[in-house]
Amino acid sequence: MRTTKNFTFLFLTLISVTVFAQEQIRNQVMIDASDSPQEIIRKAANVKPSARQLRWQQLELTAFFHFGTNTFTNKEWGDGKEDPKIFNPTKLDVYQWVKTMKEAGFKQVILTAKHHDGFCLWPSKYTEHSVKNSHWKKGKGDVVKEVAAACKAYKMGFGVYLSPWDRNHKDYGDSKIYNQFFENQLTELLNNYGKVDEVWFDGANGAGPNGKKPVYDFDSWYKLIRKLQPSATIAVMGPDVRWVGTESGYGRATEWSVLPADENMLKEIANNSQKEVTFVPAGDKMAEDLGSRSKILNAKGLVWYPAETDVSIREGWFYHPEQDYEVKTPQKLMDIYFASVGRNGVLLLNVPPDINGLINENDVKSLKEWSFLRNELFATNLAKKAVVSAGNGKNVKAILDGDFKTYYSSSPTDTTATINLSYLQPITFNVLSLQENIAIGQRVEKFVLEYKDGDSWKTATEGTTIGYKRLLKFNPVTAKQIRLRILASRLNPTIAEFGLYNSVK
Ligand code: FUL
Repeated sequence: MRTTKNFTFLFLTLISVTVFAQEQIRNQVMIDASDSPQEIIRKAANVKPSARQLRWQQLELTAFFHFGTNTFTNKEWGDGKEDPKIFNPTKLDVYQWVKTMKEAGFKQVILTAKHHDGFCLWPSKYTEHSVKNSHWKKGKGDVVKEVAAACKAYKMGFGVYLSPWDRNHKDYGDSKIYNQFFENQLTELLNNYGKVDEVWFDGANGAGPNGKKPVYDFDSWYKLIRKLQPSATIAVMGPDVRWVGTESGYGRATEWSVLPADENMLKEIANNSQKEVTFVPAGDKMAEDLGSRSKILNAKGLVWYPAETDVSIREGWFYHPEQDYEVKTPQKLMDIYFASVGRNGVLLLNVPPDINGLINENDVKSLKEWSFLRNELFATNLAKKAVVSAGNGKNVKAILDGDFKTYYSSSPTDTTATINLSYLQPITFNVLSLQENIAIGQRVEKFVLEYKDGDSWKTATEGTTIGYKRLLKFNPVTAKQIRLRILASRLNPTIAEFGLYNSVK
């Protein structure tokens, strides 16, 4: 009996070690020189997000708060020479910031704890350029602490932006000194403010007083984050989340989350084999095509590296009073939503607080109306009224159950699928929402939504990738017979959720 128990224990331990190892390495894969094109495509379809990447993708809406001395100098980039005393947001109310975003449907916020000017919104021990030398709260305040507390109160994710470029630090050009200083500051942020859900490293940089650019020790920074805040995603100069390549709010119509890995990363994968990878794939993040078949067939390794689409609600990242009447309209925000969240990305929308320390009423109004429009548009999923069937595969009813974890999949050997919807009375719709179950990978390459007009099938809309979410708006269609055809997929396609909506505005 005892032996059996011990054996069972050993067996279960072995299984969990194996599963854990797989869990650790599943967001990347090596391509062998001998792999056939089919094998490479199969491997690509099996690369999956890590747990932290999956959590992050499901947030859909995250917010940026750009706030600091630039708010008071009316600049976009400070030079680090500003007097810390100018920072004095006398009516600062971070609960108003977080509440505004929460009510607009956002799930996480990221605060510019330090921008390129080096001014810290927390009283860092390692610099004098911070809130501790400001007039605000007689130098006793800590904006990072306040925002972290507000996020906790509103059950919102909390992230920090820490600019590697520091125009205030006298040794910025000296890699050794600066890297240590940066690590010290990062440690303060990761240790002193509770749970941190995202760490955002910016790519912008310049030379230091000695005329040199430091070589950032990203590797040590990533290791530190993994150690102190293991569930935090590292963006966008980081391994978990990729910059979409624009600051306009518009992602790619074809957006793959599985991309070729670079040489550094491959070495790391090989060295660590059973461990998680913490390298950023190199390459042009602004290119139109990052992950199509032609790209991945030439790759030596593949990695899950999803897109974050950042944009400001105003022209600038920081608050400028002259932009008070140029706040993006609810309709524009809706368009951005379709082109970011609706194109397999996460939207990172910047809403900059003003010199009083409040979000301006014009921004609040626009966010409220946009969220009202979204709620109204997505309130009634017309697909739920249909009788649904599928040409092959299993579990087609799952596409309407509102649960992302349950999903339809076509039969294992079929890379196409047809899902039929039929109604007794015609419905009118002009928005399609599709979701793949990305927890098991991204597969769909091409789809078309059709409706029956008399005896013939006509196209309502069509697209390429779906990924976590694809939203498409098109001319209104009225029909009783509707079908989604998946025309190409890297593996048998899955659909987790399917929605048809009628937007009247
Ligand atoms: C850029 C920065 O230079 C901008 O000031 C802003 O912070 C934006 C999000 O990233 O690289």
